[in-house]
Amino acid sequence: MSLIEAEKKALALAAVQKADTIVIASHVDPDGDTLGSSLAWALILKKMGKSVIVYNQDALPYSYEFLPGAEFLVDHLPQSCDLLCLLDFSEFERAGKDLYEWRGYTESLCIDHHLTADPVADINLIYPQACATGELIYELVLCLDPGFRLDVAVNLYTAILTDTGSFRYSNSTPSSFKIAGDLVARGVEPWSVTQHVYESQPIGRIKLVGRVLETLQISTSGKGAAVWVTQEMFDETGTNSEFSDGLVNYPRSIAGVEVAFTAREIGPEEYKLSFRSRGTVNVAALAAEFGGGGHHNAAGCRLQGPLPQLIERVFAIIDNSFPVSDS
Ligand SMILES: [Mn+2]
Repeated sequence: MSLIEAEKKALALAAVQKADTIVIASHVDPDGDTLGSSLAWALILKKMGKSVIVYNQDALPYSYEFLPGAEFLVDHLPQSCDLLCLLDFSEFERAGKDLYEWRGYTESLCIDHHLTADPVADINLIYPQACATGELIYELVLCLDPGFRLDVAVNLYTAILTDTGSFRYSNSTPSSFKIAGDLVARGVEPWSVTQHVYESQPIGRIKLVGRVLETLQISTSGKGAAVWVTQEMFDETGTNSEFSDGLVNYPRSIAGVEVAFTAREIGPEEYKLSFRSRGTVNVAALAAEFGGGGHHNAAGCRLQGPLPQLIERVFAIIDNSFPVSDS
């Protein structure tokens, strides 16, 4: 059950073998996949004697502080490196301005499962069929260190667990379960990971959920639902944007709703929208109408303007794809 073609795998492994210094970059607003993949990859490369820097421009979310190797994360880039690895994103701007402008690497390797029209790295291992970037890292790790240890396994399990929505989403494939099974056999304790990722919420998060749910709006057709979160809500609950992860799943869980989104205030009349679909609607296309992108069931964009109008604009598009019947 291998996704990566043999020639590509050989190219990637050769690039790793010949590099002495390696930078591993993960995307902004880091999730369990970009972090778990990066740390698993870092642990393997360090074991091979490489000098490794794990870069993310943002702070580590509290739910991922437990990941083995989390202490390697830094928010600044070095002068130079032999190999730059982009994990779980394939456009440089997804890792922030500093990485986008950085030219300190000799060769680049992208490992990702997001649909990309135009791969930018020297070597691109991009497989949208993979449930998570962690699945691709697992394949590579098996070549480099078949007997890999629990520290690597916990990271890969977290990557796959989070990107499949705890094995609930449609990207949960036989290989997601097979890999997870192997990782559990190597000592990963599912309940322990679950508690760290999903059941270690600060009280402020629950208070924030309460505030956000009060904002619920349903579109005319009943197929669209939205909630929003403002800086004021973060301030009042002692939280910040990293606590807004997953809020969109609440409106999507409403019976009849096909597309849900959250609008998070990021500046004066400026919002980051996160879309989630039940599957019928391709929200990557919806986000693209506003200059964003993503997957079929999860996508995002940024929009400017007064919030009520923004919500109306998006609801109009959703309702147009589900015309309300006259009968
Ligand atoms: Mn991912």
